[in-house]
Amino acid sequence: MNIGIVCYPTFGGSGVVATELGKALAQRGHRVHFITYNQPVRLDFFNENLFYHEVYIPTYPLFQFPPYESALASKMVDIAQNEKLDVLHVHYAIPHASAAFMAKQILRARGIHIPVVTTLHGTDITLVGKDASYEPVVTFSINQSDGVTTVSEDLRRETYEYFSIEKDIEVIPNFIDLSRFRKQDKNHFRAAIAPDGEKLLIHTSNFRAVKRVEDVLRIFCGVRAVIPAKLLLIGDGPDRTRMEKLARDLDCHRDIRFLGKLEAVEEVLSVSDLFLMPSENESFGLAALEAMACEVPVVSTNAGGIPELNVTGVTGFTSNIGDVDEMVKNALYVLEDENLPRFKAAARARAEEFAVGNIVPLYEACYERAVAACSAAFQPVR
Ligand code: GMT
Repeated sequence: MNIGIVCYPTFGGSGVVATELGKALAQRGHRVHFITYNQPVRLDFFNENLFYHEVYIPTYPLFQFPPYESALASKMVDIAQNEKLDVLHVHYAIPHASAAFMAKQILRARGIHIPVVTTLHGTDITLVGKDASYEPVVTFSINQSDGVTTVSEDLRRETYEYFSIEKDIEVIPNFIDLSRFRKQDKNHFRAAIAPDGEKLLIHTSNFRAVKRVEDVLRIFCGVRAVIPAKLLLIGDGPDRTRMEKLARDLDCHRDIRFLGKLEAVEEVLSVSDLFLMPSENESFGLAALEAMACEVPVVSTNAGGIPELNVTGVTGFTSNIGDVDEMVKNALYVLEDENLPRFKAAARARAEEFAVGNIVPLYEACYERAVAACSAAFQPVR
């Protein structure tokens, strides 16, 4: 198939999933065209089946806000027509689903019928999409999509709850490349960071309010009050400076390393004992899946779709949002030497269920259904 993928090209979860999906589809023989305003971060190599088309947004003094959506829709029309796309797959509803609707209408006027598949990732529904400023456009463009997927049952439920959706929504969870995300021998790194056998806790995120990084620090301080431990923080974002100050105020800053944005996150996960995800909301929790694939159990909240991944008592534990005391207790339990190997093995086994080879065929089937429905709808009348 010839597949167009539209996504945010940044480090965000939806962009990572879209890019990894495109790479996996290319390996399975499809031709994949990325249509984004920058080269996606994980797409920095040559592959004969992968193409990148940059959306250029001309500006003009009149534009306080450059019309990205118009430039994107125009690019989708250009690529769909000239590369003969079979399907357009847009990741994150705002503004990709409405831009795709616009492109579809323009193509239709030119006698070209191409189905649009929209994947909802999380905050496009739970946070931003619900806002009255966007809701009518989000509802309309989801209903106009030929296929709609969410990354968890919980996100599907929320989409039906908050929007008037007339479409069937299919759940296709996040997936993981197990050959990249696996425990690697990085013991020299561990010896440098935790020379006295301290337990290593880890958190990766974009340091936004929804991630509750403050709870990460408080859970860590609770653990460190009982056993020797260190905390590694990967990522960056608006809350980072405040968190650095909080670490000093809590007097645990000497045992915390802020590593910033790091591409080879699997190397740090390989030496970690426990992943913390105390998020306020998380439609799936891709960062937790990456940790589990590297044999790192997870102490998290039970928000959103997290319990569909992190099985409490098996791969770690889930608690109510903000229940730091319980998360400290759970972390200490998982980290006990007689418990840790069992949790590590279970985390990896659970991650294996989300292997790329298990999930990508679900997207292929979704595309095939959308293409079949579109061509049935536009059969010439005899
Ligand atoms: O807010 C983020 O974490 C980024 C966001 C995105 O769309 O880029 O991530 C969401 O999509 C990921 C991939 O499907 C999910 O694994 C994350 O759970 C989800 N984040 C939230 O729901 C907060």
